[in-house]
Amino acid sequence: MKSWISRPVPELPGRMSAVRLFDTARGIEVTLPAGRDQSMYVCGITPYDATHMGHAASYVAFDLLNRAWRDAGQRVSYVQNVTDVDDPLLERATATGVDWRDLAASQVELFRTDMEALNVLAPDNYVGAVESIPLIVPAIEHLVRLGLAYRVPGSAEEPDGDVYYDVEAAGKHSVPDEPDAWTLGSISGMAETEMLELFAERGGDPGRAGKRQALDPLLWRVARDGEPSWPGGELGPGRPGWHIECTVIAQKYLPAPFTVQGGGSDLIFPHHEMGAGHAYSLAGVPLAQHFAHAGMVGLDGEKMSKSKGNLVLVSALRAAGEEPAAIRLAILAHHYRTDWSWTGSGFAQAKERLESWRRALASAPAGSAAGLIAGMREAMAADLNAPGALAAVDKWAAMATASGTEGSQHDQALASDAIDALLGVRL
Ligand code: 5CA
Ligand code: ZN
Repeated sequence: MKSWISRPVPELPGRMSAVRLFDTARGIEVTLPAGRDQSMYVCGITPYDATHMGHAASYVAFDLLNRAWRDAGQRVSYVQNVTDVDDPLLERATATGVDWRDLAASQVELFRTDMEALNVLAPDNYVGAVESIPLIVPAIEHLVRLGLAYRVPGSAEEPDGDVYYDVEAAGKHSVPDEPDAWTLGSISGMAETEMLELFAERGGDPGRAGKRQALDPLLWRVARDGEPSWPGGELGPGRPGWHIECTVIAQKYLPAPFTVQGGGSDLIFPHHEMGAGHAYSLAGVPLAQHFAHAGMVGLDGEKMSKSKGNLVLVSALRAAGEEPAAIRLAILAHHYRTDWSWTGSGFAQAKERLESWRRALASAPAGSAAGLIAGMREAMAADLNAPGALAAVDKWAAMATASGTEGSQHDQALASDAIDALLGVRL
């Protein structure tokens, strides 16, 4: 699938030290490996209500990691998917009388333009679920052959043959005493009661008759009337479940294990838990070394959701003439791991901040940029502490403005490059 165009990232003198990142699976901050090559998979959109501020914040969060790695002298392979066939997309298409393919295509296009506007670096591989079906089918067939997936018999409501992942068998299939082996809970660390609650909320079907375990997730949904389907080899025509999509795409385009899998915190369970299970069952090695999650964004204190009609869309703000750099700065005022709310006053502060930085640039004192860069790097290397980096720029800007001097062109250029390279904000 076509990706979008990244703006060039300015090179800064010197380097960021090793990046530390909070790993959800381990529950601690880890120092990421110092090797030259890093790899990242960030879960992409299901294209039906893009790009709301929650989406935008999650991609900006992992864009900061991408930029930190680059600044540390590392090369980054970045993959993102598009869930371009799944229940919520099909339901929205039916409800609005739009062909699901047209809905997905238009939302992906909108997402691309929003990402470009927000200066989010593009993935090297931007991959749709539909185009990946020829790879997904053999992976599911393999899981069936391993005895880790099974077909569920039909009933009055459901046809015969939907394929589910056997979480219990998969956990037992893991190599004993292998510290990286996957068992249910390896990624989320959640208790079963919490898993059951979230599973039902987030696309799972704990009550489906004929499953071996309530938490077994769908791998392959056989064809139904009125639903799109594709050839499924031994599985019969149908379409893939959600988690296996990301597993197979990541395994195809990235090393095993790759460095970081990212997404919003609503993906910890079941999506990243099950995806990690599928990967371990298929490859015998973990999917990723680390799992990182961004907080949830609400609106004025409420969870942002289409059903509540309280989505703040990046495209709507842009259409109203708002500057994307200000939107990005409003996002960056919150640490990526915290849950926060989009507010009019937060956005107003971001616009003021942007203006104050622009004014300060004109009087950047000679020799002041090196300290600014060091302060920003220190903050970003510490679990991508963007609010800390913003504070460093604020302090520098206040000092520059107060100096009242004619700025040094050299420091002006360096400061503006650093704000662009590390924070993705163009002044
Ligand atoms: N296609 C799947 C991932 S494979 C999906 O979750 N799509 S999505 O469109 O629902 O979300 C895309 C990304 O935005 C995910 O990482 C999700 O965790 C994140 N996200 C969705 N809503 C919010 C929100 N309110 N706040 C923060 N992040 C959110
Ligand atoms: Zn995903």
